[in-house]
Amino acid sequence: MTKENSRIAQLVDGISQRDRRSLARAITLIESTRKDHRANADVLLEQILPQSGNSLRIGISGVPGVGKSTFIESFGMHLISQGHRVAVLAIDPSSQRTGGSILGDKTRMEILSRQEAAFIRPSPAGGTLGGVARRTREAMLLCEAAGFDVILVETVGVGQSETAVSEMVDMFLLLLLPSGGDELQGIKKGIMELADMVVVNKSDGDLKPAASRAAAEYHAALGLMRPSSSNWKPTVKKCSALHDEGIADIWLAIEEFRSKLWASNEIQEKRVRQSVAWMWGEIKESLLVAFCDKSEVRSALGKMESSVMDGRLAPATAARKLLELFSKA
Ligand SMILES: Nc1nc2c(ncn2[C@@H]2O[C@H](COP(=O)(O)OP(=O)(O)OP(=O)(O)O)[C@@H](O)[C@H]2O)c(=O)[nH]1
Ligand SMILES: [Mg+2]
Repeated sequence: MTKENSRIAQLVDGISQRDRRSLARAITLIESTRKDHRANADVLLEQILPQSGNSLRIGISGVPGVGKSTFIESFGMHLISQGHRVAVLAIDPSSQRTGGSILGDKTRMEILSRQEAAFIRPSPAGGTLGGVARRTREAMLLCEAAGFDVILVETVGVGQSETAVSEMVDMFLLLLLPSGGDELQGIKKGIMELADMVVVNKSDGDLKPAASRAAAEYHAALGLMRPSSSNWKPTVKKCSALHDEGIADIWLAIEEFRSKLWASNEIQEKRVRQSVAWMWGEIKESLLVAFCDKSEVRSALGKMESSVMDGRLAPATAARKLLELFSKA
């Protein structure tokens, strides 16, 4: 056995024994962009794959300030009290800008992060949404192999990352603020459509009546949409993450979702579709990298692009010429 192989075997062993340090090191390995690391990461993933999949994967999204971190802390603690082991991952392609990440503010999940049954990992820094999503997906598999049976994938609800998250989870949960009307218009319709459950947070104190109104509005809005599942109608819940109210009820509803969709084979089928889509995503991304890496393509790219800009060359012709250069041996 080579040194590399025995190091991978050690990581696999550690993960099977639920050793957090092995898990953290394995995630660091899959996050690396070095070619040799990538090869090792592929070997590692192949070995842990049979141990993965035994979790409920939940995506959690919402605008900045809606209370995602507070919710995850409170929800995560509830899950742990029910005997679950919870891993929290994040997709945040903006983290390259800030240098931090949405899970960087660990202070807000201080209690959860101290639990033996919880594992919190910030978003990998840098890269495209596709790159960050790939690494988060792989981290999810590693967490499952390490015995975490609920995986929470957090993302800030400002753009495309919700779609990326919904493509890797079993259930998508959208946190909303207790204000209807204009707010409702502000939420992109496409994102509401991704939600299996809408949660109006901050339903406490003075905000309680507004939260109830908002919940009714969202309920009506969801009623107008065609449900994506024949076994589940998206529901609206209210909670106060800050005061730990409504959290247990949300978990009960999620368990109902799981048992219904599991019994009807829907989650299993969804995962199969997601895996195949993931494979094609990888192919596209890798092809593009290889394309841009090829020296013949690189040297012609600038000229072709300016010819297209000047209108001297049809875009399709430029693309075909470049692809010819790419496929030349
Ligand atoms: N009243 C009330 N305030 C809350 C509740 N949940 C969160 N907050 C407050 O709302 C603010 C934002 O909460 P966070 O949990 O940091 O929100 P977030 O969605 O993680 O925000 P970003 O990380 O910036 O995207 C904090 O001041 C929280 O204390 C709640 O249930 N009720
Ligand atoms: Mg946060």
